[in-house]
Amino acid sequence: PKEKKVLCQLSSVKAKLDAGFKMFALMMLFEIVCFVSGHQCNSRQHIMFGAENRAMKERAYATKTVQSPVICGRECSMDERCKSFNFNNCKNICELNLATRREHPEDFNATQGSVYFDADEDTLLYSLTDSSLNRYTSCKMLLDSGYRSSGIYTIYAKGFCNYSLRVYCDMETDGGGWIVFQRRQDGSVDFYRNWTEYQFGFGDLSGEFWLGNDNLVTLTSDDSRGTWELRVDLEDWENNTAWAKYSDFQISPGEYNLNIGQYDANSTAGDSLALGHHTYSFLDLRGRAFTTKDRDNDAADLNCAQTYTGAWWFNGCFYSHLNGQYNPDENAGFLGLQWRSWKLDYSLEACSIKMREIGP
Ligand SMILES: *[C@@H]1O[C@H](CO)[C@@H](O)[C@H](O)[C@H]1NC(C)=O
Ligand SMILES: *[C@@H]1O[C@H](CO)[C@@H](O)[C@H](O)[C@H]1NC(C)=O
Ligand SMILES: *[C@@H]1O[C@H](CO)[C@@H](O)[C@H](O)[C@H]1NC(C)=O
Ligand SMILES: *[C@@H]1O[C@H](CO)[C@@H](O)[C@H](O)[C@H]1NC(C)=O
Ligand SMILES: *[C@@H]1O[C@H](CO)[C@@H](O)[C@H](O)[C@H]1NC(C)=O
Ligand SMILES: [Ca+2]
Repeated sequence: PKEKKVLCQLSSVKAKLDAGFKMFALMMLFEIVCFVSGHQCNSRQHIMFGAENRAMKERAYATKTVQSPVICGRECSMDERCKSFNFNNCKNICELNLATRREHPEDFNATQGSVYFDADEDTLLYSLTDSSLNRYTSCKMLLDSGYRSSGIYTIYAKGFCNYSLRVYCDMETDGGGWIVFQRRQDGSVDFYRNWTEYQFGFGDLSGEFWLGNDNLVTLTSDDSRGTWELRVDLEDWENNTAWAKYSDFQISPGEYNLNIGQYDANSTAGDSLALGHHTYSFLDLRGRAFTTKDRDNDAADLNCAQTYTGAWWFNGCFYSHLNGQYNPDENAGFLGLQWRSWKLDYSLEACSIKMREIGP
C-alpha cells in the first residue's frame, strides 16, 4: 500500500508563533505528524521548547531557508538524526542539529536573533530575554556575556537612531570586543562622500563601510562608559599585517574632532595620527576636525578631501588617510589607503578601524 504523509498542525500555535518572535520563551512548538499507511494511523507528537537568543553551534548537519520555526520544526521531526534545531528569524535560517544542549553544553551559545529548540522542557529556562539584550551597549559587553563570534550585532543607546545600532563586532582580534567602525578590503564601496553621508554612515557592515560620525560621538561622549581605545589594523598586498593602538579615543560633536591619547609603543604600524613630536607636526591629526569634499576643516589652502578623494581628520594634509580611494596599485604616492609610518607611498590592500571601551 502507498504511504501517505499527513501533517497536522495546531493552527492557533502557529499563528501565535508568527505573531511575535518575542514570545518564544513561553512557546512550545506543537506538531502532530501522522504517517498514514493503509488504514492505520500512527501518530507521533513532538513538543519542542524554545530558548531565545540561543543556538547550538557546530552541530548542524543541515541548513535550510524556511519561512517559520514551525516549518523548521517539521523538518526536524521528520528526520531521525535531528535532535534539536536553531531558527534565525532575521534570515529565516533553519539549522538541524545532531545533538542537544544537554549533551553538549559547551556548544550551546548566546546568539542574538536565534531561537534554539529541543524536546527538553528545561530549555525554556535558558532564554536570554530582550531586557537583558537591551543592556548591551557595546561589543565588549556582548563579549563579556558570552557572544564570542565576530559578526553583526545590535547595540543600544539613546543617541542612536531608534535607540539601536547595528554594528560589526570583532570578537577575535587582540582579545575581541571591538566595535569596527571602518573597513576597506576590495574597493566595492565609494568613500569619496559628503559630510552628511559621513555623518550618518554608509556601506555594508559585512563588507566595506563607515559607521557614521554621529554614532562615534554617541558612543564616545557617554562618560559612564569609561574611556575608549582605538585600534587600526592594516594589510599590504603580500598579506603582511600591522596594527596601531591609541588610548582615550573620543570624537567631539559638531565638527567631529579626533581626540586620542597615548600611542601604544608596542604597535607594529608606527604612529601616523599623532606627529606632534615630529618634524611633520603640521600632519598631526590630534584634535583635528573632520573634512569632507563639501566641508573644508583642514589647515591646507586646498581642500585635502578633494585633493586626495576621501575624507579624514586632515591637518595640512596627512600622514595617514584610510578613507582614500581604493587603489589596486600599491605604488600610489599619496593616493589610496595610506598609513605612511608603516609603508610610505604605498596603497594598502585592506584596513579596519575599531574601538573598545576600557570600563569606567
Ligand atoms: C561557546 O561558548 C563557549 C564559552 O561560553 C566557548 O568556549 C566556545 O568556543 C563557544 N563555541 C562556539 C562554537 O562559538
Ligand atoms: C526607525 O523607526 C521608524 C519607525 O519604526 C522606522 O520607520 C525607521 O525605518 C527606523 N529607522 C531605522 C534607521 O531603523
Ligand atoms: C550628499 O550625498 C547624498 C548622496 O549622494 C545626496 O543625496 C545629498 O544631497 C548630498 N548632500 C549634500 C549636502 O550635498
Ligand atoms: C594572501 O592570502 C590569501 C588568502 O589566504 C591567498 O589566497 C593569497 O595567495 C596570499 N597572497 C600572497 C601574495 O601571499
Ligand atoms: C607592551 O607589551 C608589554 C609586554 O607584552 C606589556 O607588558 C606592556 O604593558 C605593553 N604596553 C602597552 C602600552 O600596552
Ligand atoms: Ca583647506
